[in-house]
Amino acid sequence: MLNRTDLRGRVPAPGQLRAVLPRAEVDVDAALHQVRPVVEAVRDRGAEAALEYTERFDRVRPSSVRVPADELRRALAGLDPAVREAIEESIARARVVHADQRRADVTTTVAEGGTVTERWVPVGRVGLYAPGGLAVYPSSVVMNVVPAQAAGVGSLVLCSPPQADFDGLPHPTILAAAELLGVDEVWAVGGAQAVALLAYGGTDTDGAELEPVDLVTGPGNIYLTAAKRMLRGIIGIDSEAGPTEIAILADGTADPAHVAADLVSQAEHDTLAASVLVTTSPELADAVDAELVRRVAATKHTERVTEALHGRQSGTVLVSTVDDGLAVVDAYAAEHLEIQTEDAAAVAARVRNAGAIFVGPYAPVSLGDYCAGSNHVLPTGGFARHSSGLSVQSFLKGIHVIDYSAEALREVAGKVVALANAEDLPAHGEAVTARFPEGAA
Ligand code: HSO
Ligand code: ZN
Repeated sequence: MLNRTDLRGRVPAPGQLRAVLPRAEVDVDAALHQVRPVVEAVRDRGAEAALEYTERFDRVRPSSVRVPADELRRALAGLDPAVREAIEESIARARVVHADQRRADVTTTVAEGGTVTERWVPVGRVGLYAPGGLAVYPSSVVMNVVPAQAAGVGSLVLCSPPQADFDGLPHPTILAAAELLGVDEVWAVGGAQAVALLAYGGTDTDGAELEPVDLVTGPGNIYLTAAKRMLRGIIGIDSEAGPTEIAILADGTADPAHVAADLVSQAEHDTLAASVLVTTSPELADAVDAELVRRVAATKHTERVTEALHGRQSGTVLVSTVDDGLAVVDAYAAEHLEIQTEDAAAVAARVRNAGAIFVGPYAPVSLGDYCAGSNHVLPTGGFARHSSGLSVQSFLKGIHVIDYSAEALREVAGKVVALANAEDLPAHGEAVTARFPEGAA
């Protein structure tokens, strides 16, 4: 059922492996020209322009961009108690993990009287985006808000598109999640106009000021991503989220029912989602195919899952050894990588490239999506070769603080002057010697 590639006995070099395991194509640049007029209108005319585009794209006009506080409380009161408990558990687990990620400031004494400190300071104001439509994910609100709060970000605003079905408010589960997380500033605006409003700020229809933010994080569709790409520089952005991916490295000890269930779970997100099985066992590959037939027919989103599993981005790769399998998954650099082999922890420890690694038979990706405590905003599209998922670190800036005494500067003055002269920048050296008119040496 899955496309099959046989690499037994010959594993190509990493660069060639990327062609064997292609990614779905998403052309963000093509959306840029559609997004540009929206961004420019919001830059020039603020919230009023954002509301006009909201009416056009979301077919609803909220009475104000800022969602009133009592609507957040009302949404939480209306939330199914079982869902409330689940979100609370998700928040609690994410909070303990992210609290441990906080970094201490480090001071290094470079010479007597000369220190460099790296001081970690939270970003001042952050905008978090939560999509509407097909992808109403309160879990993503948790995954963006928790690390920002753990980093000590003082000012947080959540944006989510207004929904015609909910009186022009963002989806009630999103509002309830915001209330549970203690985010009280929520704006009913989505898409490119939301990113532009976050970047430039504006005045709401009732005269309230919407303060611009320093950093925008959170997933969205191609227009949102294009707007983030366009406004990067004016604001910081998280790394671009492409279609979700699961890769599973498995040997003959893996349970084909678990493997198939996990491949289907991420294929459920998107027709462009990638589900990749890398295995040393042709018998497992056959058994997984058989399981998939049954599961795909029985699951709720059969069509979407079928398209994702049959896309060029999904498939099975046969390898001779677990070592070869490791070479394949490292070249692929999956957003989510499951290790379902003998000695799974030892195999996992050898992986170099993955957004997150799920070890052994009882760590499915969906655990990480909701309740493991880890973050589910992870690098896609092979970005795991050079980037990390969202964490407390994403919301901190390291400031170098340089503190030298006269003696410590005097001691190194000659070296600064020599380097400055070598670069034909003598005024750099003079800035040091000016402090020692009697001579530095
Ligand atoms: N697997 C998605 C996150 C998600 N799953 C949200 C369910 N809800 C990308 O990591
Ligand atoms: Zn998921």
